[in-house]
Amino acid sequence: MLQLATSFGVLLAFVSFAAAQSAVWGQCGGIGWTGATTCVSGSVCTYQNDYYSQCLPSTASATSVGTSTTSGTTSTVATTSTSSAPASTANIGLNVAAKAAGKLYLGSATDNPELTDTAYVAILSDSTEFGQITPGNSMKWDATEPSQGTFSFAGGDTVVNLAKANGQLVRGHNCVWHNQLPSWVSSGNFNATALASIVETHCSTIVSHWKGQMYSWDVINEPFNDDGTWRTDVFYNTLNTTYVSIALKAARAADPAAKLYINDYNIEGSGAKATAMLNLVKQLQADGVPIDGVGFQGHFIVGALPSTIQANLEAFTALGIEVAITELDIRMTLPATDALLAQQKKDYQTVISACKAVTGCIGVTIWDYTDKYSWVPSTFSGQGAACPWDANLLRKPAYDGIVAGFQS
Ligand code: 9MR
Repeated sequence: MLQLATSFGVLLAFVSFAAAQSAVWGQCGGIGWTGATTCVSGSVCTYQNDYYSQCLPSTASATSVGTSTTSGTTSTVATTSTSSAPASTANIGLNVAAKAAGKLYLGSATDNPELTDTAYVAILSDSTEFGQITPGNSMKWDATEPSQGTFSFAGGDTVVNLAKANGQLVRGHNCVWHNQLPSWVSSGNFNATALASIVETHCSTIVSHWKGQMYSWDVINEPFNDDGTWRTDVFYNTLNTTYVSIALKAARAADPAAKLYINDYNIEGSGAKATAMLNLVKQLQADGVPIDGVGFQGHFIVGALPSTIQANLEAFTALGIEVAITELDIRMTLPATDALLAQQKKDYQTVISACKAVTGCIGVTIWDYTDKYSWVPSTFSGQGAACPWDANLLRKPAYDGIVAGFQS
C-alpha cells in the first residue's frame, strides 16, 4: 500500500511535470498565475503585461510583441467587474482566430491618451490579438481641422505609426460627421457652394495625408436617424444628400487604394434604418459614386442583439460591397454578474459567427478592447463592462465567445 502510494506520488509528480510546459498561445506567467512558466519547444514565453505572459511561436515573438519588456511593476487601475467568473481559457489570439476563419482582421479602437499606458499598449500591439487599429478620436474633424484651413495630423500620425510598427491595418475614422464638429463648420452659416468646398477640402486633405497607409476610411459617419430619415445636421440642411457624394469622390481622388465606407449604428439588424442605408448604397452605385463598404458599428446591449444580423449583412454584400463590424461592444447594467458575463460571451459569439458566415464581412473591430478605456460608462450611466478585457486588462469570458464565433 505504501509502495502503491509512493508510486502514485511519483506518477503524479511526473504528470504535473509533463503538464508544466504551456502550449503555444498558452499563458506562461503573470501576477496571480500559478501554472506552467515554460513553453513547449518552438515557442517562447513572452511578457505581454504584468498579468499575462504568453507562449508565442519563436519566429513570431520578435515582431508580434509590444514594446514593453519590463515586468514587476503593478499599475493601479479601477475595477468595474465584481464578478468572480472564470477568465477566458482560449489559447489563441483573436486576430489569429479571425484570420483562420478567412477574415482580414480582428481589430481594436484606441485613443491617444491611452498610449502612455504601457501594459495597455503591450496588448494592443500584439498582432496575434489585433490585426487592425482605429483611432477613436484623433482623425475626427475637431482634431484634424479645428479652424478653417489649419490642419493637425499629429494625433492620427501617432496611431498610424504605432500600427505600422506592429504590422497592423488602420481604419480611418472619419471625414464627415455631425458630432465632434468644430463650431466654425456647424455654425458658420455657409451657403451650399461654400460648404461643399469645405467638405471637399477637408476630406481631400486628411485622406491625402495618410494616402497609401489606410485600409479604409469611414468617409461618412452616422447619416441617418433611427427611423431611416436623414439626420438634419449642417451638411444635410445645407447640401441635402449631395454632401455624401462630394465627400466620397474627394476621398477616392485623394487615395484611390483606400476602401471607402459609410458607417452607422442600429443598422446591424433589418429595419427602417438598414433599409435607408441599403437604398443609399444603391443610389450611389446608380449614380457612379465610389462606395466600397458599409460599417456596422455594433454597440449592443447584453441579451438584446437583433436576430437578423447575418441576413442583413448578406443584403448589403449582395450589392457587391464589403461590410465590417466597426465598433463592437456589448454593454450591461453594472455590476457585472457571472450570468451577465456568460450571456455577453454568447452575444459576442453570435455577432462574430454572423460575420464569419458572410464572405463579404471582412473583419471586426472592437470599440477598444478593455473596459478600462471604454466610452460606455461615461455615456450610459450605470452601464459598462462592454469589452472583452476587463479594467485590469484581464481577458473575460467574452474573449472566448469571440474565439468560438470564429471557430464555429
Ligand atoms: O470613443 C469615442 C469617445 O471617446 C468620444 O468621446 C465620443 C464622442 O463623440 O466618440 C466615441 O466614438 C464614437 C464613434 O466615433 C462613432 N460611433 C459611436 C462611438 C461611441 O460614441
